[in-house]
Amino acid sequence: MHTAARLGATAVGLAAVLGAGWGVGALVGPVGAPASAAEQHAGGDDHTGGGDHAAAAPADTGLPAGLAVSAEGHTLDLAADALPAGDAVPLSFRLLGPDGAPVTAFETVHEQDLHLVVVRRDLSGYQHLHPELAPDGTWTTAVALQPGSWRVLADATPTDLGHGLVLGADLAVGGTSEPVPLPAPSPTAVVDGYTVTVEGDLVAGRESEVVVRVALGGVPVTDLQPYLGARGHLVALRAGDLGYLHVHPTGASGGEVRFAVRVPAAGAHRLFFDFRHGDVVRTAAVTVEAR
Ligand SMILES: [Cu+2]
Repeated sequence: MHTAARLGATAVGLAAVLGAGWGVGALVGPVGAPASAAEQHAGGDDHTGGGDHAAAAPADTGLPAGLAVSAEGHTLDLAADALPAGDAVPLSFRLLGPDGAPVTAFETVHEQDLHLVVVRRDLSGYQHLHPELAPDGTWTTAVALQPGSWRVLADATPTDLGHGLVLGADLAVGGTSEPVPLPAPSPTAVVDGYTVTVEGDLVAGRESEVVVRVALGGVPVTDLQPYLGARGHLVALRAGDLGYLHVHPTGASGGEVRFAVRVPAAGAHRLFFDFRHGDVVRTAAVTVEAR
């Protein structure tokens, strides 16, 4: 976003996307993290972190987080705003501080200094990743993206800011793509043989409880492994603008994991639940209609 070369690359990438149009083409893969991401996640072994996830957008706006590329003096600066499709494409970015320099000091939240969500605009693709920070302030990770229009959401607490911030930037992925309709509301998703039930009565304007249950072969799974400081991690995105809702775990017992979600307004939301079992992190997604 800050060099002529980059603008050139962007134009080529966008041309590829636009030229391909929304015609027939590649199927979008199922929701879920790529194997490399699962390995990254499974490698985590420190469960002493935790604390609240990044703060929601300021309460007075009534808006979810992640709608802006720049807020509170900080800017999400993608190294490239167009990338090729592929299974392991490097994605790099920086968080710039009020002085324009990359931020290099972050507070650990949910065991990580930065949580990256990469989601296709139609909510048909999703990855939750933990990039590596280089000393110069550049974050890098590998992403697996299908062609289409994507949103990159960085959730972090810069030490100089002192509270959580979620910034979002658009990312074009060249190639032929086709829009995927949002699945109808349903509490159940199946991933790798696991049946995940995500039940929540989302009510606009208040914190709503979401209860998640996981079963394998019809038997409730009661030994979910710790992941990011809890028995699973939930991300809630609003359909239509990919607003990033504030979610925090409120407890787990037996085969149940509970979260509180703050929903600013009625409408469809996509809930992504990451859970770890058998040392593998999987993601289940359901659509929930807030009232
Ligand atoms: Cu994360």
